[in-house]
Amino acid sequence: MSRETGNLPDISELAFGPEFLFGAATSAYQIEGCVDQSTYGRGCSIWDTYLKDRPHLDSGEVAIDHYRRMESDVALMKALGLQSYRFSVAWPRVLPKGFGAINTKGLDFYDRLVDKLLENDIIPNLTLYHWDLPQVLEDKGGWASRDTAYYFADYAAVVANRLGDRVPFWATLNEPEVIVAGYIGKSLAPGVGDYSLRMKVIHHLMLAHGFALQTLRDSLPKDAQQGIVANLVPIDPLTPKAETVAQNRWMRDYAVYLEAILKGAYPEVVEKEISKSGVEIAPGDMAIISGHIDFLGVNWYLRMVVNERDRVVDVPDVPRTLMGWEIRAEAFTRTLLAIHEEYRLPPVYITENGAALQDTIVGGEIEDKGRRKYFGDHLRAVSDAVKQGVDVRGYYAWSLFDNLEWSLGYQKTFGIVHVDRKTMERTPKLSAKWYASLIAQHRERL
Ligand code: IFM
Repeated sequence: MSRETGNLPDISELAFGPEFLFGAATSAYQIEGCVDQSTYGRGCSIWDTYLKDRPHLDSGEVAIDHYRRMESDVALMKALGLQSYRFSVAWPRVLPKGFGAINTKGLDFYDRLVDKLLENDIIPNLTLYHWDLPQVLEDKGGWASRDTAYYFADYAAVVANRLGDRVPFWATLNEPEVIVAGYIGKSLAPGVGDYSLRMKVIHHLMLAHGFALQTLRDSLPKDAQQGIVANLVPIDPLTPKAETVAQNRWMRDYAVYLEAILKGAYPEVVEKEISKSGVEIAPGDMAIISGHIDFLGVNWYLRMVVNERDRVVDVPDVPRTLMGWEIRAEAFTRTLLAIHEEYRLPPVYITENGAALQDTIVGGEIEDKGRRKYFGDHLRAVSDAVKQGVDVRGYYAWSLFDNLEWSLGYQKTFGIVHVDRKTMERTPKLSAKWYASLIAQHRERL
């Protein structure tokens, strides 16, 4: 059981070996800006459309202007001592229509980013898809269409051919569950709001992952590591009577991806839904989907509680983030242990973990003591899982910068580095300074 304490852990308390990587993560749409096609050659993504259609929401047009500030941003990573940086490539920046003609400027940008990282001894960890589907592909059916999976594999080949010689970590998709949410709900792009599309979208995402694994395997050097990033939200029952409901919900919404990828089959709980959905599961699909992965990326934020009627219940009097998410580090340890036992996991990287919290500025310092404590408690939780046998090899703080929290805009600040919205000035918060000192201790032991 992990303890939630006021004390910050020392590196000697954490069960991480010398090879363990400490990093921070971002995603393209949340930070890059520079979306304009005539200047940057980038095509329109579903997030450009979604936010343009809803002018009351914050826009991603500028984001935190990382596209133009990349070099100084990498210098900041270096100053913090990050060992690795997880970023995503924007599909419409590389292939404005999603297929066909390459935008050389876009591919050059990621090429320069990778070179800059390596020059600064920062290991690049690349995600191919963090939600920014080219709009042209959405217009052809998006993830509800099987063709998108084939287009994705072609896109993976383009990126791998250019960056494959220098990037050791490749993830196909970030958080398939949230991509699905954009089709069944309306609060994320493309905002379709049709629950009956769920299994189609899931299957096409899983296929896209599987096809891309094959493409990457052919294009990348033998020692490149390939995987996928899943967000895991354990579902606890409010009462013993809600146990089956909670288990089914976990299986249906979160474990469904692990079952497909690591066991090669969809779970029983979605069988009826599959037959009603009209999705085509062709012979051989499940073998493609369950192709070997070298790592599983786990994004961790919260647990949920449900009642017997499968309604999410807010447990009172517990600490929560600005997202309303419960802070509960012990659930992180037990989730890692549970999936380790169930799925005989490949090596795990914690590819995102962090908290949106209100920051206080005291004498020019951004005193995010709450976030610092959050990281301390969650690193202990990961360490507890490692002590009990889970092979966790790295941890990425979400996020390196305050950035665009999708439809919730710039107010939900997750960054360890504050970004002034007017001047775009970057200021490391207390949590960043603490994280930097932890990494420095870790490096001293190398
Ligand atoms: O900001 C997101 C990120 O894009 C994906 N994982 C969860 C984060 C916080 O909501």
